Amino acid sequence: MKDAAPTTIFLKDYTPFGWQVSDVHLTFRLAPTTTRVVSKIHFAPNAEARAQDFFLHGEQLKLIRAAIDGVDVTPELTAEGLRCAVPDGPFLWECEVEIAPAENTALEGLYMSNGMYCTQCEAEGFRKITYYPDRPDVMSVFTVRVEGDVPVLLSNGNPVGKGDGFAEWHDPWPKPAYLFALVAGDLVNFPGSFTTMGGRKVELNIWVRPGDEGKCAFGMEALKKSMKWDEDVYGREYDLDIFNIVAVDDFNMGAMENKGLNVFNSSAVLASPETSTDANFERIESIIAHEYFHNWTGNRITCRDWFQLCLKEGLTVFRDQQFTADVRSAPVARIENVAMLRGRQFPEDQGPLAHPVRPESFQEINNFYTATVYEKGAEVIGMLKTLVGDEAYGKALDLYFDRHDGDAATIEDWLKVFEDTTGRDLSQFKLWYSQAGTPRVTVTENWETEAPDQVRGGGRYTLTFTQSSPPTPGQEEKAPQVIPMAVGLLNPNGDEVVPTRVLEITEGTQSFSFDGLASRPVPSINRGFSAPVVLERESSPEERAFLLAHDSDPFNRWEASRLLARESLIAMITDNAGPDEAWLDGLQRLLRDRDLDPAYRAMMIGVPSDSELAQVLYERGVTPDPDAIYAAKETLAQVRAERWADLLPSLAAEGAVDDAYQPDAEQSGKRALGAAVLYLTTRLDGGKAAQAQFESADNMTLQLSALAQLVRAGKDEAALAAFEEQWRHDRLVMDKWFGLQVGATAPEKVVSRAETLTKHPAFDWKNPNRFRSVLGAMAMNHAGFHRKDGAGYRLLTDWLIRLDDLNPQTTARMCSTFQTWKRYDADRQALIRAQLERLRDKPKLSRDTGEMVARILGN
Ligand code: B3K
Ligand code: ZN
Repeated sequence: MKDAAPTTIFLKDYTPFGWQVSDVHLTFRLAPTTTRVVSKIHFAPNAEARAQDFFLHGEQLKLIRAAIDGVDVTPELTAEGLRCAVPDGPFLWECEVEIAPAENTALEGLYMSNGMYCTQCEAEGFRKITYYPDRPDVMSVFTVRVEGDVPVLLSNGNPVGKGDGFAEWHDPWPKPAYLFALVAGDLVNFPGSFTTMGGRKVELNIWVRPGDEGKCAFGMEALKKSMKWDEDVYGREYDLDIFNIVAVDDFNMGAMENKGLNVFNSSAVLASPETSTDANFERIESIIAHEYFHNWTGNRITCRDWFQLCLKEGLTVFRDQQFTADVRSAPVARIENVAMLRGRQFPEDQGPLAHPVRPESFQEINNFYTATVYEKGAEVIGMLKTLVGDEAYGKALDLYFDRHDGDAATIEDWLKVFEDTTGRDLSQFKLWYSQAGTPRVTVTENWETEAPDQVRGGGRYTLTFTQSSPPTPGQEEKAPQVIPMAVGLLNPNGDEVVPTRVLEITEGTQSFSFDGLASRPVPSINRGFSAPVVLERESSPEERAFLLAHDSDPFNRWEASRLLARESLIAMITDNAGPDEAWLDGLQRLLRDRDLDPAYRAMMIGVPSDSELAQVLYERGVTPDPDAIYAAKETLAQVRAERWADLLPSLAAEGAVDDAYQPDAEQSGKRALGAAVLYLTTRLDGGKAAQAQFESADNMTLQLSALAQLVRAGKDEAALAAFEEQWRHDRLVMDKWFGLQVGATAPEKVVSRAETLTKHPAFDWKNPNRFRSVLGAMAMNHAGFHRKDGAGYRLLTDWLIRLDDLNPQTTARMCSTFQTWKRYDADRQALIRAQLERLRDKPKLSRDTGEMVARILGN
C-alpha cells in the first residue's frame, strides 16, 4: 500500500541530489521471507546542489542497523524513506535491512517467481530493496555479492568471484539504481557468443527454467543480430564481458534493460515453431533488440529525471523500429507501427489520459510508460530525422553519444545536438514534447491552368494546410507545430509527376504550390505517415481507388485501402448502405497481383478495428453502437467471401508454405495471407478448411489461426478441448488458449466465457500474463465488452478491485480500457462511471490505480 494522500511531482521542481555516490557495495543473503540486504555506500557532498536534508528513499523495508563512518545512527523513518544527520564532508553509509521477496506480489523490487528470485527496479523499485537515493540522476559503480542456496546467482556487470553458495559481480559502468538487477534460482543457460567490432569476445546467455532450453535459439540469434546492427548502423559497441538474459514467468511488462542482465517476461523471449506464432517471433525479435539497444540509449546515457522518460524510450523504440524495418519488410513494418500508433496512442491522445510526450507532472511514474511516451516519442524522432535528413541525423547521434556518454540527460540536451549539428532552431519543434493531443491537419487544394506569375508553362497546383489541436486535460490552447508533410503528385494516368517532397508546415495555415503541371494532379499526402497527425481531406471514393491502384508509396496505397474500408463500413453502419463496389473490385485486382508481397496483400485485406470505427463515429457526432459496428463487419466479411469465392482458393495456395517452418518475413507473410483468406473461407464452408488446418498444423501459427476461425464460427468445442489436452503443460500456449476463446468469440458469449474461465483451475490470476489473457482479451472484444447491460464492465472491475491489493501496476495499466468511455451512449457511460467509482472507493486503493481512475473520470 502506498501513501493515502498522493503527492504530485512536477518537472519544474527538479533539483539535483545533495550528494554524489562514488561506489555502492551490496550483499544479499537470500531467503524467501527474510532476505538481508547489506549496503555500503560512499557519499560526498555535491557542490552543484543546494543544501538539503539527507534523505534516502525506502519503502516496506525493515531497518536492522544503520551506521555512518562506522558509528551506529538512528535515522528518522517515514513511509517513503529515512532522514538522517550526516557529516559535512564525505562519509561511508552502512545499512542492513530485511525484506520478504516471497511476499512481494507487486512484482516490483526483489520478488519471487516460481521459486526464482528476481528484481524489477524501474522506475522506483530499488527503494523496496534498500535505502538509497532512488533517482535516475544518481549514478554509481555497483559491486554485488549474492549469497543463496540456489545454483545460479546473477547480477549486473562482469562476474568477479564465485564459490559455494555465493557469487560476486562488478559493474564498472556508473548506473542509476533503476538499472540494478539480481536473479537467483535453479536455472539453465542457453549459451552463445559475439565478437564485437573492437574484437572483444562477449559471452551471451539466455537463462531459463530447466525444460525451456529448447525455446532459446531464436532469441539468441535475435540478440546477435541486434548487437551487429547497432555496430553497423549506429557505431555502438557492447561494453562488458558478458550479456545475460533471463526469462521470468511473473512479470508486469515485456522486458527490462538492466545493465548486462536483461530480465524478460518469458512470453517475450521463449519461442519455438510448435508453441509460438509468427507474430510472437516478430515481437520477441523486436523486444530483444529494444532492450539491447537500451545499453546505449538508456544505460550509457540515461535520463536526468522521469519526466525525460521519452529520451530513452522514444529513441529506443525508434531504433528498434528501424531494426525491424531492416531485417524484415520496411513497408509492412511501417504499416504495423502506424496501425499500433492509431490503435493505442491516438485513443490516449484523444481522451482523458492525454499527456505530452514529456509529461510535466505525475503522481505515479509507472502510469506514464505509455503509448504516448513510447510510440509517439518514436514518431517525434522520426520527424526530426525527416526534417534534418539522414546524414545530419547520423552526425547528431554521434555527437549525442560523444557529448553525453555517462550523463543523465534531458530533452534539451537531445535537441541541442541537433541544433549544433545543423544550425537549425528547434524551439518550435520542441512543442511536440510539450503539447498533448493529436494535431488535425485539413487540406484544401487549388488548380489554376494559367497562374499569372508562373515562370514555366502549364498549370499550378496549390495545397493549403490548416493545423489545429483539440484541447487536452490542462491544455486549452495549442500553438502551431512543425509538421513535416511528405507529399507526392500523380498525373491522371497514375504516373508520378512530382516525387516525394517534404513540405515543412510551421504555420496555422500554409500553402505550397507546384508549378508547370500539364494537368490537375492527384495528391498523395503524408506519405509513409511522415507526421503523426489526423489528416482531414475531402476525397472521393474514385480518387481513393485511384491511389489504391497507382500510388508508388506503399504506405499510402495501404492508407487508401484503409480509408475505403473505413468509409464503406461507416456508410453501412449509419446509412444501411452495402459495401462500396468500386473498392471491392479495386482490392480484388490488387489481391491478384502476384508481384505484391503476400504480407502486404494480407494487410490490404484488413479492415479498421471496431474501436477505431467507434472513435470515427463519435467524432462525427454519431453515438457508436458496438453491436451495429460488429454486425457491419460481419456483413462485410460475408459479402467479400461470396464475392471473392473464386479468388480465395488461389490466394490460399499462395499462402501455403511447403518448406520447413521458418519465422522469417517471407514465410510469415504467406501465412498471414493464408490466415486472412481462412477468415473469409470459413464464412463459406462453415469451418471445414479451418478444421482441416487445425488437425494437420505442425506449427502454432497455423494451429492458432485455424482455432481462431473455429471459435469465431462457434464450432470450437472439440478443438478447444483437444488444444487444452495437447498444451496443458505449456503456460505460454495456455495463455493463448485462454485469450482466444474470449477474444475471438461472438459478442454475446464473451463475458460469460470470461467468467467461466476465471474459475478454471489453471486461471492463476496473480500471474499478469494469465490475468491479461482472460480479462484483457475480454476488454479487447469491443462488442462483447460493451454489452448493454454492463456485465463486461462489472466483471472487469470485480477483478481490478481484487488485483489492486496485490499488483497495483498491472491493475492501473488495465484501467486504461475505460479511457474511451465518453464515446458511448448515456446508459453505457453511467454504467462505466458506476464501476470507476466503485474502484475509486475501494478500501486501500493504490496510488497507481487511484491516479488512473481520477484522470479517467476527469478530476
Ligand atoms: N524500461 C522498461 C520498462 C519499465 C516499466 C516500469 N513500469 C522496459 C523497456 O521499455 O524497455
Ligand atoms: Zn524501453
